[in-house]
Amino acid sequence: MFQKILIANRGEIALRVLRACKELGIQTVVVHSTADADAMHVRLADESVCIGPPPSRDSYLNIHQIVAACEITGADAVHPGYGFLSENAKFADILAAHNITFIGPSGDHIRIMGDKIEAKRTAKRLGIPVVPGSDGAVTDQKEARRIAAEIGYPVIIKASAGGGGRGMKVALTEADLEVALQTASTEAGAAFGDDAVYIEKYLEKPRHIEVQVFGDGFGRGVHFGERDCSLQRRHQKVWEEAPSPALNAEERARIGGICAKAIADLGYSGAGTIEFLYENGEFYFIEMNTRLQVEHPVTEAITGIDLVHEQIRVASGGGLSVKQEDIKFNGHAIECRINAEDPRTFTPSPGTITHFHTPGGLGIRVDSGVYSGYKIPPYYDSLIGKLIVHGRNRVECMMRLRRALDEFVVDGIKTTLPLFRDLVGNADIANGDYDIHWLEKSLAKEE
Ligand code: MV4
Repeated sequence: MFQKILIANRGEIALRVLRACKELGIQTVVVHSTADADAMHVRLADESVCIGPPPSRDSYLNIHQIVAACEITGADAVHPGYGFLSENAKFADILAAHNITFIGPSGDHIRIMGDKIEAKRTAKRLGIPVVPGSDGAVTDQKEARRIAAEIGYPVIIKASAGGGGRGMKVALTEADLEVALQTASTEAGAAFGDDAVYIEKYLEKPRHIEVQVFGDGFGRGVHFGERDCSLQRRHQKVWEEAPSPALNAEERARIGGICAKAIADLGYSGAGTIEFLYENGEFYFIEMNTRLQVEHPVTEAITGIDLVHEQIRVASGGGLSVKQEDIKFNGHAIECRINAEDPRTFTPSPGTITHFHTPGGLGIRVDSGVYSGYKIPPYYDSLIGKLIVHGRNRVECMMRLRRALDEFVVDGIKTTLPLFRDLVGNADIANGDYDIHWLEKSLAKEE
């Protein structure tokens, strides 16, 4: 097992990882920018190293500074959290070259999944159902027209170096195709330095359902069920739940089994998320994330398994603590992302939190790095905390969530809490009747 883990992140996830390390008796080092000197994770860690000025590129993304911090403190592993360097293959490779364990998959697995064309080709080869479309990159208009005619309109053009909604163009008919292909490719070249694009059938009203997987580092794979993350705004998840209100136990076991086997065959190590669009009872792979995700607590709530413990165990060569048959699903969990943002316009609202009171009681978890008197710096993302509620079933979970939202107080800044108070009173949400466009449509209606 590791002696000392360096946490290369900030905010609630740094605290989340720190807690897991403490439970496992592992010493902790955090790195931080000058803007985060007063952050909770810095106060709670055994050691801290200031690695640079506020901009991420000079601190949380500065690989050399982080490697230096490992060497100075004698850390034997790095947990990257999510965002920042968590899906940076070069970072994983550099750590390996310094004999420091990256708590995550190999640089090669990160690289494969970071290239969306390569990821899709790999998924298909491993038996994962994918969205119908081009076999690889499409460059030529004639070929694009042939593929689009074959799969049928509407189609979507995606950048291979994109992902998470960046660099996509929809063509409703053949008349839109030439411009869509041209602009998608030009924009991808400018944004990512890679102009490769591919074509897929455009699914009009899907849900976003993702499967939590783990590879144990010894060629075995397991799944921890799915999360429904359809409630999003501009590709930012707002509300995530597990299990998906749209799936039954057979569908869960089927897609979970396919994903677990794929992870085993890939020889993948650590946590991963296989993302699907789900429409008319069918799953279509879109991307794979090779990190721990923001919404992992809903999976922890329904399985009772600490996924960060599992990441650390696997990375240290100790394998998973569970086999597939030990993973049981219990009840329902919902996560609300509390952002320091205006709940209508979603413009960031940094500043000082004058009062912070979190709800409690059975089935309530709050993961947050803020406190009363904390000043939110303007340099980073606006997530200040997550409210995760568990119940024996979705109805109980929703009742408990409504009560927890009533208790939650964040004064001094604007937050997305009022949005959630609206959502828990909405009939479509109560019925689980929503797709990836529901939230944006609902917000547009209020204007
Ligand atoms: C799609 C799609 C419809 N059809 N692909 C957006 C994020 C990126 N991960 C993939 N995305 C989409 N891919 C096909 N073939 C619609 C989206 C999409 C979306 C997906 C998940 C959650 C929210 C979304 C919002 C708009 C578009």
